[in-house]
Amino acid sequence: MSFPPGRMPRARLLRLRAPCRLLMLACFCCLAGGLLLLFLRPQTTGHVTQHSRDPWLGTAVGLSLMQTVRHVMPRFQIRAPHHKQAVLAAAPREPCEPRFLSARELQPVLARPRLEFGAPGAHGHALRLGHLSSTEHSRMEQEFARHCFNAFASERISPHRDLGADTRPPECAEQRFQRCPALPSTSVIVVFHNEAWSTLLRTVYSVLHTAPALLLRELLLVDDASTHDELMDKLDEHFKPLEMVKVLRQKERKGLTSARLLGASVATGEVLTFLDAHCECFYGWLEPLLARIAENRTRVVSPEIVAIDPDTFEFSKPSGSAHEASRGIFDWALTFGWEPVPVRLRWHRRDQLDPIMSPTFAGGLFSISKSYFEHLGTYDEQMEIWGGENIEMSFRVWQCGGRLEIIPCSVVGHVFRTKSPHSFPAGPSVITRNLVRAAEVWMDEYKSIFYRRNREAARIASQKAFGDISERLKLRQQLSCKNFSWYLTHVYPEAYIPDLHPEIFGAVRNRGLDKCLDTGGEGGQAGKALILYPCHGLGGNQYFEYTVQGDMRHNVQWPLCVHAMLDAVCLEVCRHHSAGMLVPGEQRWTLRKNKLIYNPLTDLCLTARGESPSLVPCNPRDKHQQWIFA
Ligand SMILES: [Mn+2]
Repeated sequence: MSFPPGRMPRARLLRLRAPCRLLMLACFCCLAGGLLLLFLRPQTTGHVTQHSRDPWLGTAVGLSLMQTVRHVMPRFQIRAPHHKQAVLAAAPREPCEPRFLSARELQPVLARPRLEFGAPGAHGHALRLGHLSSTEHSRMEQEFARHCFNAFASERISPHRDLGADTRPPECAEQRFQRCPALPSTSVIVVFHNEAWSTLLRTVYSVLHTAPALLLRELLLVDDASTHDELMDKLDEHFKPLEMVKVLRQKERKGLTSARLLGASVATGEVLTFLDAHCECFYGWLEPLLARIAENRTRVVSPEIVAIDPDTFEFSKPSGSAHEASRGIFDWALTFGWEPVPVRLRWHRRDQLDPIMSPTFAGGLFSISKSYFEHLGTYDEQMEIWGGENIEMSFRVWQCGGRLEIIPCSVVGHVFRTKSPHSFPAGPSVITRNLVRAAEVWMDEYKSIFYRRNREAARIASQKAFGDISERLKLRQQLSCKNFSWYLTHVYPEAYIPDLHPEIFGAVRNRGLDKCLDTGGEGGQAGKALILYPCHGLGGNQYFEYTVQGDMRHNVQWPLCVHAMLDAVCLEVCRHHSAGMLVPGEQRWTLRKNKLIYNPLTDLCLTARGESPSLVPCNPRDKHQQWIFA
């Protein structure tokens, strides 16, 4: 029975009164007793395992009181709700044993064979090639050109090499994992396309030498239509004796996502773990990933990725001490990037066991519950080859109720190359098309910020050349996903958000020289002088925005402003960042009707005469002082 507010019959009100008083008394007693207990409770600092703390509990906006209090007061008042968690999360079929998995139970699939002392690259050390004959030298260069890393050096390192001592912080090495609820099993999926034999093998063996047999169901190698001979029968033969390793072939080159989906379709593990084909796994990398998913299957977790040197194959081991962790972000060209974890989140992290919330992920190395992967719509199958799928999945995971986390105790090495050795069958605009699909589905009105900075993307969008996205839009609706504005506010509040509707923007073309203002480098750097460069009409380095407050911004990653100097014009961090603030004279510009760009502080105008843009006394008849925003 329900009554509209304020309309409860009087008789019923009266009947409630006596029990109400009793109830209130009881509540008061409970509260007082509870508080007393909390204060009297002894402080235990025993080892905590399997954390279920969410370091960003009160995300973004609500960082206020509760968290301030939490950091000022000693930690006795709020503890991880272990008991409650066990009841909520477990719901076990069998009674749970309150014990931890022993080291013996977590034995890897394959024991690592002992290498002779001082073997090349042993303990993860760098391999120094001594003197090379001229034939060796030219082979090395050939291999480098083919793989964009020193495959010649890699061949000399055992596929079973060890990585020396476990140098993770002690709390990682000591972390234990509950027997119940059980850690989920996983299938490791490694996609490759013309990978070097040595790095592919080392990836596989490093998994088999580190992943507990109890947890690893299988390792699936998915070939995305390689053409190198040694990756054909020789590879099949090599892994035939190892039942756990299966090689799947995608006959036609369809790209990373469809190869991963092929792997996922035959995977039998509860969790899918994706790795690149040039990785090496560090001690205990798998268990913390699976433990996090065991607690909550909506967590999509990545290891901390460390570098394997592309020239010497030195493995950058974790340092052991607390270090500045990184998280994944993006800029308005929709390029993925790393940045140090902001202070706001660092405050919440008590130790290395705490996961790091990440607005985006690199997307190469991660674990996800198989059922959750399917629930979330796997990948956008109409994305081609490679690129942009990680940005799409990042937005999707967060907006549709999941979380992207980096688990610092899980460390995996990856060979970072400076460029890709692979061709793009349909040209590089494939990546742009993929990004447009992501923007169209997930970014709402914010997609225009991307399009203004990437004219190729704008063209694809306006010509509707990005294919059919109706299925993805339906998915967004079915999963009741939040909008992009929510994502920016709650997941990435540090993001710099440029003006949604700038009045004047584009390339700044000089009439006398027919060249454009250009940042002269990727993304632009503070303190760097601007240059003049032939106009390419693509946006990027030649994108500028004239704002209502009168500064001129290149703002793909962060706000950089055109800044007047004595002898040059350079980019500096914009000094104006909130309404009511004054723009300093060096960054103030007036766009005059006669096409001059005038700086009131110096009483000078921008000119393209000379090596690079500079300031001179204004002369409206000089075409080199006339600029057009286009
Ligand atoms: Mn890679």
